[in-house]
Amino acid sequence: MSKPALTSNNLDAFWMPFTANRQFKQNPRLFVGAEGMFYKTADGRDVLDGTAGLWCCNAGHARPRITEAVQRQIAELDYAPAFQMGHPHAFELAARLSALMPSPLDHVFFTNSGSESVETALKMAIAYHRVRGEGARTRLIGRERGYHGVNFGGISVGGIVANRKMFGTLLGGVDHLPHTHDLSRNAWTRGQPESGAEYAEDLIRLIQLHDASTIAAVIVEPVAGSTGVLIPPKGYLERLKAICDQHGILLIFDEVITGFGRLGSPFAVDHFGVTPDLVTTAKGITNGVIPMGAVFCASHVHEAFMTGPEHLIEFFHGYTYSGHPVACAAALGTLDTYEEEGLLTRAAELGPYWADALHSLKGARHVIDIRNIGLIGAIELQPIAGEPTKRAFSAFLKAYEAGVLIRTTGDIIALSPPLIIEKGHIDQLVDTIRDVLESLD
Ligand code: PXG
Repeated sequence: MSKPALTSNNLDAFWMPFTANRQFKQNPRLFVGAEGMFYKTADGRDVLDGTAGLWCCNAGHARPRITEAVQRQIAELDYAPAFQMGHPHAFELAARLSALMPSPLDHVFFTNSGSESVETALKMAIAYHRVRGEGARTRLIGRERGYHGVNFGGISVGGIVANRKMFGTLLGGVDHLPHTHDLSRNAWTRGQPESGAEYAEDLIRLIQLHDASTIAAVIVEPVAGSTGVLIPPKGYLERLKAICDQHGILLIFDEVITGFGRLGSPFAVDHFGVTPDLVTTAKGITNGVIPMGAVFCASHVHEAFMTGPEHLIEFFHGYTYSGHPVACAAALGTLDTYEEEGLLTRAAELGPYWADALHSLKGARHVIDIRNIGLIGAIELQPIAGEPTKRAFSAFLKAYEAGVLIRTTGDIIALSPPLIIEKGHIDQLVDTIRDVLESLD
């Protein structure tokens, strides 16, 4: 198939997501290939992937097991109806996933993205209380600076102002905990900050305000990613869990970013030793190869629905593509790859080298904080006065020119490389960022 030449005309039709469209189309950045740790650009350059795509290609690119599983599956069973019918790989995948997750998170509901996983979990939480006769528990509590995808439930419990302010009144009955970012106390911290567990006590305040009998669930990212990597203070998640348990409120961890090895354990649930009632995932579940998400659900939540006449549908929710055969094949190939290569714990082994490399940027131009956990890093820059986000965006453009893909959010550089990264790549990433920062106004 011949490739059409790109002209400004045919760039115009695609309204790109979360992109400065006009800026991009003046000088497009196009990837045409990927292998291992590197993307290949349309102009033939290799670009080191410092972000695992968008936090999803945890095993790196073009991994043979995944490619072959997808190719085989398309030829064998391209699609099977998801409602009132099944296919074996969905059951196999759910069983393998639930074996990876600590008990009682033993049930898996498939979706097609992180946003859909979030909507699914929020609906499960509200419906759970209703099937148990506590139908007044409808209130949802999120957190400032939280990112839970872009659908109405997710932006309602989310706390990123730009993602909310254009879209009206959102869901009613939602409140927010404060975020935990506090540079005055916690700048330059490696791993979890010592101070800030007390931010969890705000949940008590919200319970006193609304009464526990109206609250269905609390949703948080164990490590907030999109907002610029906010790492939970020591004791904070434990305290949230204890308060939720005490008041009959479900706790939802949004592990769309932290799931599948990012922190050095299969899930943040393992890493922090805190087990919520529901866990949302996506991204790394298929290594980003085919869209898929999954909600892990605790047995006590699942059992509450499994009552009434057996011919009736227990949960009126699902997607045409829930458990899509090709996505399941990609996920099974991905789990094989993670397991064979020890990738779900590799971030723990590389963590100290990663931390030292990142923190060597302390003192580099414009840097006001560095933080890290697992194979996640953030470099916070001093914003240009009156022009927030501009300095970090310039860093992104220059790093790309210099052969390194980074993500920026606000004036924060966020790093989340594939878990197959080698020490030499870490050096390349950090050295390039240092040079880029030096060259910036
Ligand atoms: N929850 C969390 C915690 C996420 O990070 C979503 C839900 C939504 O997932 P979908 O698959 O619907 O996009 C996310 C997505 C970034 C970045 O660079 C982060 C996400 C997506 C794109 C970019 O920070 N997170």
